[in-house]
Amino acid sequence: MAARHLHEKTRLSTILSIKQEVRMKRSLIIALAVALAVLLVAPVFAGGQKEAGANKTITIGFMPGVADPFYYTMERGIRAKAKELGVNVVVGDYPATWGPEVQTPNLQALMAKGGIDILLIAPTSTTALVAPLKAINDKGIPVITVDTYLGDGDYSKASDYSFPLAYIGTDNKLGGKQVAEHLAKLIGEKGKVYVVNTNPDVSSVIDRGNGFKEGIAEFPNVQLVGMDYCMDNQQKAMELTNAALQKNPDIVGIFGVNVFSAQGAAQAVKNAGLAGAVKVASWDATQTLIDALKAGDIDLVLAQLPAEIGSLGVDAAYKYLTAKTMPPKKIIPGFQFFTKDNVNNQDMQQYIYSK
Ligand code: T6T
Repeated sequence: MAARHLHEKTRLSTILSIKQEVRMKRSLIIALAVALAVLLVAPVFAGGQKEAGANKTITIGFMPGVADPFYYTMERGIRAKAKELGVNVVVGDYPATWGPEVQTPNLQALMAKGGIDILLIAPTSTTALVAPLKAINDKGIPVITVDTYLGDGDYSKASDYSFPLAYIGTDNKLGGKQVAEHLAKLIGEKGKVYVVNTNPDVSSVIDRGNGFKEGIAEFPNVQLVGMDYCMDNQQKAMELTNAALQKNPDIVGIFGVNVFSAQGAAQAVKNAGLAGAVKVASWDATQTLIDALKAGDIDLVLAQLPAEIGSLGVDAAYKYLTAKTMPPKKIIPGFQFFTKDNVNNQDMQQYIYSK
C-alpha cells in the first residue's frame, strides 16, 4: 500500500515537472517570437520615422521690413513659390515703421509661434539685428536675408554677421549710380541736386545713397547739395524737400531713395509748383509713383523685382533644407527703369508693385 502510494506520488511529480517544462518552453518560444518580431519590425518603424521627417512639410518664416507695397509684393512672390513647392509660409506682423525698434519685437513674436524651419528676413539695420538673428541661427534655424543685409553684406568671410546663408536683393549701389546718370542727363548735366534718404543704418538705402554720389561725381557740373534722412516717413520727406528747396531755390534735380522718400519729395515739388522744372528720380514702382510719372510730376522710376527676390528666397531655402544645397552667398536680381516713354508699354506693367 505504502509502495503504491509512493509510486503514485512519483508519477504525479513527474507529470507536473513535464507540464512545467512544457510551459517554460512555451514561454521561451513566445518570448523569442516576440523578440524576433520586434527586431524585424523595428527597422520599419525607424525607416518610417525617417521618412516622416524627410516628408515633413517645411515651414518658411518671412519677416518683412515695413508695411509698404514693396514687401507686400515680395510676400506674393514668396507665397507663389511656396505653393509651387508645397511648403508653408508664416509671415510676421508688418512693422508700421521702418527700423529695428519695431521689427525686433515683431521678429521675436514670429519666432515664438514655433515650427519655423528657416527664416527669410529683411533686416532693418546692419548692426542692431545681428544679435537677435544670430540667436535664432544658433538655435538651428538658418537665416537668409532678403532686400537688406547685415554688416557689409559679405557673408563669405568670417565675421559676427556672416552666419546667414545668403543675401538676396538688388544691387543698390549699381542702381543708385544709374539713377544719378539718368538724372544728370535729365538736367542737362549741370546744376544742383538733392537726395532724400531714409535710415542711415539700413544697407539698401546706404548703398543707394553711395551709388548716387559715385554716379554724380562723373558729372563735374552737377553738384550734390545735400542728403537728408526722413526715417521712411513721407511727411518728413516732404518737409525736408521743402526746406532744401527753400535753402537752394536753384535745385534742378531730386532723388528719393525709396517709396516714402520719393513720394514725399514728389509731393513737395508739386506743392511748390515746380513739377517738370525740378526733375524727380524715384526708386520703387508703386502705383502712386507710376501715376505721378504719367502725370509728369516725376521723371524716372526704378523698379526692383520684389516678387522675384521673394521667390528666389523660397527656392534657396527649400533646396537647402531638402538637399543641403548651399545657395550662393549673394543672389542679385536686376531692376528696370520706367520713363515717360515706356510707362504705358504692356511688358512694363508686370514691374509695378501692388499690395
Ligand atoms: O525700397 C524698398 C526696399 O528695398 C528698402 O529696403 C526699404 O524701402 C522699400 O521697402 C520701399 O519703401
